[in-house]
Amino acid sequence: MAGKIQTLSEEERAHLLPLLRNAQWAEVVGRDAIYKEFIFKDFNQAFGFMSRVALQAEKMDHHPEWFNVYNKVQITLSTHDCGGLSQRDITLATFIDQASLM
Ligand code: H2B
Repeated sequence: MAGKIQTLSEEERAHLLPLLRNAQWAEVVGRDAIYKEFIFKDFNQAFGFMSRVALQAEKMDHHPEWFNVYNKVQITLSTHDCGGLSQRDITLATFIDQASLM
């Protein structure tokens, strides 16, 4: 079906999951999702990061599950439309890592 989002294939996972693990993303136990915690200097830095991610998420129509307390941001990525990890999560994770360094 055209445009239907697919979960990552075994081949894609074999390639991508080691790269994600190297970048400190963890596979969530019991769910096809990835998770990472970000620590910033203070709330201002954390919220600036969240603002950059929020703008990109809207552009992509792909949104993180996240939790923020002061300088800490915990993020889970998964694709609801296919019930698991898709290429969209990989694309957003890559953006998020870049945005955390700005
Ligand atoms: N975000 C995430 N993480 N997964 C989705 O499947 C998803 C989304 N789908 N944001 C979008 C919005 C969908 O609900 C709308 C209707 O396109």
